[in-house]
Amino acid sequence: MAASKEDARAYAEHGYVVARELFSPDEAAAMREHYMSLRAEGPRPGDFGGTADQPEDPTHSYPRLINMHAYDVASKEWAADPRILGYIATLIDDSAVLQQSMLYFKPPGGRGQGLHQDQQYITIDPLVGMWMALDPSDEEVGCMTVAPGTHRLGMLAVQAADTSESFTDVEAVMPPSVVETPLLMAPGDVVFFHAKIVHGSYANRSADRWRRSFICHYVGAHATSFDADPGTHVSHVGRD
Ligand SMILES: O=C(O)CCC(=O)C(=O)O
Repeated sequence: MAASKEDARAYAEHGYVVARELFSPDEAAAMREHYMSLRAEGPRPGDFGGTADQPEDPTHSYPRLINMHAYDVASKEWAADPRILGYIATLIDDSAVLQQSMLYFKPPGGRGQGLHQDQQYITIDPLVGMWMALDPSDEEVGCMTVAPGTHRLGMLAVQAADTSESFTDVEAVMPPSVVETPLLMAPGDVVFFHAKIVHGSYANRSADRWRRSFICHYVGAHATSFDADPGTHVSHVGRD
């Protein structure tokens, strides 16, 4: 399924677009199984289970994987899937080049991620996020949440996040009028999102439901790096 002109228009206006069933439920199930096995094999480079100040967070036992495409053939193929690359090419009118891959496990009770802009982490433009639900994803499990239109606000300031809620320690300073939209997604649904849209998630408050997601970031083939303005990059927040 390729992106339509209407998808590209929605992406430009709202900062995100959801592609329902871009992957099939069976493919999502295979990915769940694959990544649970991969995680069970042991530590991987770049594992991150969240800030250490909340030792009871089960994310410490299921740390986020990063850049699996560098050592895992299946991840490399999924990240390079033509359905994903084709969709992004239409959205940004350029070829999509993989920047990073990640797998969030978000087990029951796991913390969310403070609302942020991806360019507060990765200073390349254009940059597009691809977030694929591997489990049913709703508010109870801490689904992906976006603030539509915020990609038009430019780079926002960063501040320390509340790490009792967020497994990362930095978040965007939210303008007062911002409205958050939880994205209810089924396994295989994908949201493509602009690098300046404010987004993140809340904790998984369910007793027994996981919220696994395959997440990749892509840059345009003609993308360029930029210097973050003071106070707008995650590295600009002082840490004790
Ligand atoms: O999955 C989440 O909880 C948030 C993901 C996110 O913020 C990102 O991929 O940039």
